[in-house]
Amino acid sequence: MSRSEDTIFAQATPPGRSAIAVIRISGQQALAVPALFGADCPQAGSFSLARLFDRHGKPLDEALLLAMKGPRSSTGEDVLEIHAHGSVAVISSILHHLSEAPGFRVAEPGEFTQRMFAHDKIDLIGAEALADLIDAETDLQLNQAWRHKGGMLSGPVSEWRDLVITLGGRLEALIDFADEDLPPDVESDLRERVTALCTRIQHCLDDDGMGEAIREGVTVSLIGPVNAGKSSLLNMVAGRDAAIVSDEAGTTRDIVSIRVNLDGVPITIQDTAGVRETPNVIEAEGIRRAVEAGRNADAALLVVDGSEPDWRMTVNRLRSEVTENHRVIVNKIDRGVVGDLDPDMVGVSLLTAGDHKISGAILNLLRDMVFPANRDMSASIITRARHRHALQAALEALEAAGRHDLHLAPEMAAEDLRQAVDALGRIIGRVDVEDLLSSIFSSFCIGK
Ligand SMILES: Nc1nc2c(ncn2[C@@H]2O[C@H](COP(=O)(O)OP(=O)(O)OP(=O)(O)O)[C@@H](O)[C@H]2O)c(=O)[nH]1
Ligand SMILES: [Mg+2]
Repeated sequence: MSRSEDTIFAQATPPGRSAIAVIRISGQQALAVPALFGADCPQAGSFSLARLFDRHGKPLDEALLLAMKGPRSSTGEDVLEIHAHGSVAVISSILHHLSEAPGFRVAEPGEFTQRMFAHDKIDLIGAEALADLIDAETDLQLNQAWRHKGGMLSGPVSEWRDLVITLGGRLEALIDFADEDLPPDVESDLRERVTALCTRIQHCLDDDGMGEAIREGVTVSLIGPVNAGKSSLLNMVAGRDAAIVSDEAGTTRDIVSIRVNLDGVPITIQDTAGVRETPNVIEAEGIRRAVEAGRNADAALLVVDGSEPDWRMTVNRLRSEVTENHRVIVNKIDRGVVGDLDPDMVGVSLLTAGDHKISGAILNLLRDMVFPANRDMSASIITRARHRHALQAALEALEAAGRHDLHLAPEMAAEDLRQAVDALGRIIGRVDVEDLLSSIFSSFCIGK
C-alpha cells in the first residue's frame, strides 16, 4: 500500500496534560476508528458522544467524535476527530491503539495539510498561510496570514498566470502562420499587455521586504566595546533582567536574545559580547560571534560609552564591521561626553534617565530603522523569499518576451512566456503545461 493510501493520525493539540485533547485521523479507514474502540461512528458531518474502550474492553474515556466524509472534509479524505479528555494516559493509549491497527500510521509533519493540497482543498499559498496563521505571534502577522489565506497573493498571481497563458496561446497559434504577416494590432496588443503586467509585478516587488519582515520578524544586534551598557540597554527594553549587568569589563560572552513586539512586527534584540582585544579564548569566540551577529542582523545599534576619550574612534572602527543599517547610541552622558555628537547619534544615560523614556526613544529609533518611512504595513503581498524569487523570474521572462521581435522570433517570445507561466505557477504550486496546451488548442480553428 502506498504511503498516501495509509490512514494517518496525530494529536492536533499540544502534548501534555490538558482539559481536552484532539486526535485527528484522515484516510480510507478513518471512519472505522470508532469501531476499534467499541464505539459507533457518528453520521458524517455530525458529533456524537461515545464511550471508548481499550482492546481488553476496559473503559478508556468518554469522548466527542466528529466524522467528516471525503471529499467534503478538511483533507478531502474521510476524517475522524476524537475530542478526548487531555489525560496523558488516555491520549497515549488511543495513539498506541491506532498505531497497532493495520494500515494506520502516525502522520508526518504537515501531512494533513499536504493531503489538503493533494485533494485541491488549498493551493500552495493557502498551505503556507495556514502555517503562518498557526505561527502568528502578533496581530499584524495574524492579519497577514488571513489576507494570504484570502488570496492576497494567489489571487493576482493566478490572474497573471491566466493572462500569460492566454497571451502565450495566441502567440503560439500565430507561429503556425509565420509565413503570413503577423497582424500589427496583435503585436502591439501583446506588447502592451506584457508591459502592463511587468509594471504590476515590479510594483509588488518594490515593497521593501515588509511582508517577509512581518512574517519572519527582524533581528537587531547591540554591538559595542566592553562596559558600554549594551546589557543595560537590553534589560531596559525587555523590562526585566534578561542579561547580567556588571562593571566588570567582558561580562557578556554568549548572545542573549529577547523578543519584543514592535507595532506588530516581532523584533529579536541580541545583546552581544563587548568588542576588545583579549587573550581569553572563550571571550574571543564571544567577540567573533558578536561581530558576526552585527554583520548578519537586519539592523544594529552601536553602543559606546561617551565618557571614554576614544569613543568616536571605536564607532568608526565598528561601523565597517556591522550591517550598514545601524545607528549610534552614546551612553553614560551623565558622566559628560567627550566631544560632540553627530545629529543622527542618540545620547542617553541608561543609569539615570527614566526607563520608560529611554525605552520609548530606543523603540522609536528601531521603528525608523526597521520600517521604511510611510510604508503601508499591509500593502505587501510577498511574504517569503520563495515568492520573491519566482516573481522576479516571471518578471525577467516577461521582460525578455517583450524584447523579441514578434515578427522575426515569435517562438522565442512564446518560450519566454512559457517560462513566466512556470515561474508564476511555482508560487501557487501549479507547474503543469496542461493549461497552456488547452489554451493553445482552444484557439485553433475547427478542423485544424
Ligand atoms: N554612569 C553610568 N553607568 C552606566 C550607564 N549605563 C550602564 N552603566 C554601568 O556600566 C556598567 C556596564 O554595563 P553593562 O550593561 O554590563 O555593559 P555591557 O556593554 O553589557 O558590558 P560587557 O557585557 O562587558 O560588554 C555597569 O556597571 C552599568 O551599571 C550609564 O548611563 N551611566
Ligand atoms: Mg554585557
